[in-house]
Formats: sequence, C-alpha cells, structure tokens
Amino acid sequence: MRWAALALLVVSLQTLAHNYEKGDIQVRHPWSRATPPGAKVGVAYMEIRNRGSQPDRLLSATSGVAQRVEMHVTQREGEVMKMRQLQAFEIPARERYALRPGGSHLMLVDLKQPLEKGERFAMRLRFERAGELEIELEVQELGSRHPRH
Ligand SMILES: [Cu+2]
Repeated sequence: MRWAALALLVVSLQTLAHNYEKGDIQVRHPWSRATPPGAKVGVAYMEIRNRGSQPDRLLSATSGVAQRVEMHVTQREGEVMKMRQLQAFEIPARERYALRPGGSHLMLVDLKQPLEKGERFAMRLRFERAGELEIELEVQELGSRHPRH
C-alpha cells in the first residue's frame, strides 16, 4: 500500500515537473508544436541546464517522429531571419541554454506523421560528457510561443 502511494507520488511529480536529468545536465520543459496537415518539419524547444564545472555539448538528437533532427540557430540577416544548422549546441559550465521560438531550436526534418496537440513523443539526446538522455516532449497548439508550464 505504501509503495503504491509512493510510486503514484513519483509519477505525478514527474508529470508536473516534466524535467529530465543525466549527470550534470538537466533538460527542463521540453515541448513541441502541432503541425498543419502536410507539414514536413516540426520544432522542439527546451531549456538545457549544465550544473557541472565543465562545458558540455549536445552532439545529436533522434526521434521516431522524424527522419532526422537538426540543430538550428536563428540569425537576423538584414530584414530576414534565417536558420543555420550547427553540428552541436555548446552548453557552457554552470549555465542555461534555452531553445525557444525565434532562437536556437531542434528541427524535426521529414516528419513521419503530423504532430497533434496534447500528444507526447520521445526523443533521445546525446551529450558529449553527460551521455544519452531520453526525454518526452509535449505537443502544444500551433501558435504556442512558450511552454505551458
Ligand atoms: Cu530550424
């Protein structure tokens, strides 16, 4: 009885917090956006915290919902915002690296199915120091600018 209650508590805390940890790396509030029918790309956002005294790097990400996941930064070029692909995201020691609309993000390329509001999907992140971390992203509505939490 006690164990069951404890297990339930753990599950509900995880649902509330929606954070993931591996080594010195913590991933907070990973989320994505619903895609219109026929869209071939989606996005993923989150905050990556490095609590360690050494920098780390996000080397790659994979997910079953897309053919591949790319790391993009958004840069202004004159009047236009352009996306550029990076080979890694550098996560400085004792800092937060935010992936958010209008900034750095993960791009889900060649989606295998539309992303629907309210669903969750898994993604595997690979960090140079912290290793691999499995996270779940929550799909929010089409125009969302911020995580729901
Ligand atoms: Cu992009």
